[in-house]
Amino acid sequence: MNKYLWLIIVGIVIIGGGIAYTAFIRSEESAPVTTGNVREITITARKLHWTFDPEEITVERGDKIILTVVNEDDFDHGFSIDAFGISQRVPANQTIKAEFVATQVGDFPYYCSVPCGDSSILPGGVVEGGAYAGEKRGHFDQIGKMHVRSIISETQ
Ligand SMILES: [Cu+2]
Repeated sequence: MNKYLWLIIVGIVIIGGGIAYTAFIRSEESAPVTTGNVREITITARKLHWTFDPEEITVERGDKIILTVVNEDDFDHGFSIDAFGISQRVPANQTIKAEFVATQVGDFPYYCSVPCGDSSILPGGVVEGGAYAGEKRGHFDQIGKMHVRSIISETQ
């Protein structure tokens, strides 16, 4: 048989399989979604607070997230959200950007991924000012949570 005819048949099988998978097999939850919304969010590592501000963010599944992470400290931090493959160093007194689509529903932690010490370097050993004034804080306290909600499940 003509080899071009074979190529056409193989092509039809591959494309047809993709269409059939999309139409009949793929679950709603795994379908790529986009709300068309872009959320620009700034998260700041507050100077000598070992805190990401804000510590909680809520977005919709399918939102495109453009994150700006500001490091006010004179030493490096990191910013990671495992679920969306984000892991970046945030150098001292610098700002980084990260972009992703919030494809999964759930609560996903974000955290500092670079050992950055703790408040024992401060006079008194505790954080001054802010929400955690007077508390001992450090690298492992520098965490937050991203809530990704599903529009679909909430309207049911
Ligand atoms: Cu850290």
